[in-house]
Amino acid sequence: MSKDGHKTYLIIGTGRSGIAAAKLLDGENADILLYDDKEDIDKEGIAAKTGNSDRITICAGSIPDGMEDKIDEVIVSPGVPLDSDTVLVWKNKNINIIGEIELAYRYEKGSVCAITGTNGKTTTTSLMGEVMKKKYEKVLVAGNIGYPYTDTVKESDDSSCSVLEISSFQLETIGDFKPAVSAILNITPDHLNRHHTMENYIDAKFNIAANQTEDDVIVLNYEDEILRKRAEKIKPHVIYFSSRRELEEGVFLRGEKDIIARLDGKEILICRTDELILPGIHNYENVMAAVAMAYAMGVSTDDIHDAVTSFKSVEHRIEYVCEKNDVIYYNDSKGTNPDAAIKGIQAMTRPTWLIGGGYDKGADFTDWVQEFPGRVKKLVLIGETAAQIADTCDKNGFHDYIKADSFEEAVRYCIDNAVPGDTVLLSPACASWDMFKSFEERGNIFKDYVLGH
Ligand code: UMA
Repeated sequence: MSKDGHKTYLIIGTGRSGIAAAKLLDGENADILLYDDKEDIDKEGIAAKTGNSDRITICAGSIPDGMEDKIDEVIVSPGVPLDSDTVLVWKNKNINIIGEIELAYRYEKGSVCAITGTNGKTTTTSLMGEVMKKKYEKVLVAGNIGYPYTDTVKESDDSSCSVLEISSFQLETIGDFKPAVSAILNITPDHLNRHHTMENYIDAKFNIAANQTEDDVIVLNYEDEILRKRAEKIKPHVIYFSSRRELEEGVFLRGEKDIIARLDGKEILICRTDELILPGIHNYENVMAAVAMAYAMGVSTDDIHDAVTSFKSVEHRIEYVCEKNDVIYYNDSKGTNPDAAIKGIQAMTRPTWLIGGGYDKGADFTDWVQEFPGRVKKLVLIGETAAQIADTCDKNGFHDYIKADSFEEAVRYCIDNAVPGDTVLLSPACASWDMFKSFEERGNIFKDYVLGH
């Protein structure tokens, strides 16, 4: 840093995080190098997105001569591994390295809630955003959910609340980041190519609590043994939630029917599960996590009830579309791999007409197909993988499937044959690119057909 406080920042990654970080720093007394390992990035497009500022230099593959010794701090995008040569070179020079979340946090003026976990982060973050709107006029939902925190933090003020979805990648590079209330929903093996060991992955997740004190709160899933074990070693006050037992203190599911908060010596029925639009036990867990967090943030239980019972899920994720003639339609176009689609099936409580199949990513469909008996009334197959999925069905003794020639034909078949009490679910277990531009387009077309019939 020069005497007048002028700093030179190197931002690694020219994706959403890098561009937003550069824009945030552009107002400072600083020079910004916005760097990407890829040599063929669209420099003009990136410059336009950063407002064509002359303080931002976009560099691909290398940084300009003479700049190397001027760099004061490095800001890493979440997708850049910390053990890559691109990062190590700065670490070896003892240059401070932070992530985009930490950078944003330096500008935070309001309250912060942060959510991590292997599954359910996006739904819980969106839901939590809705719940917090009951108390805060300005709620800024950001992070891994798709809107960089560095973009939204500029709007924070002393009466705003940032509700953040934070991935393990992002948690690796925090420094002072300190949410008032945090949550870890669950931990199962994921991203091990990046973190190398499960222990590293767990460490990264628990970084969410690294700066929290006894005055802060962390919400944890009681049924996750990894979380329970680690809870003994952390500072913040723990509120547990459980879908399997009644807790002495915490938020829990009673008989799969009622969501109860037993906190501060009181027992309160927050809502019945049949009041929720979100289906499935995994969603009840997401709701319970949000209930516990919102309670800790001082939202009234009546307001929590109203927000969770009117929440309609994230678009394209087991999204409730409508009910017609006592047939319920769900759009789970985001079910683009067998694991995600298994969650879709497990969430159904009625006989289900399932539309599956699509672009071939070389996935194995066995686990998905094994969920069908007793749940799927008919599987309607589409796309490149139709024959492979049919073959997997045959091998697993499931024969209630047909193949459709087009997406429209598949949806029409379900609409025409479903009877009152059934569900129709689009949850393809495949990407969409053989027939559509994106899973969003596939989901929107499904909703158009269903709502238009
Ligand atoms: N790059 C390098 N060197 C590398 C790796 C990447 O230069 O070694 C460059 C790429 O060439 C590219 C840029 O970095 O130009 C991409 O950066 P990025 O991968 O961090 O992507 P962003 O666009 O900044 O998006 C990131 C998150 N991406 C990842 O964590 C991989 C987004 O989460 C997040 O929504 C966004 O920031 C805003 O906060 C996506 C994701 O897949 C949805 N997350 C994972 C998940 O949910 O499982 C963790």
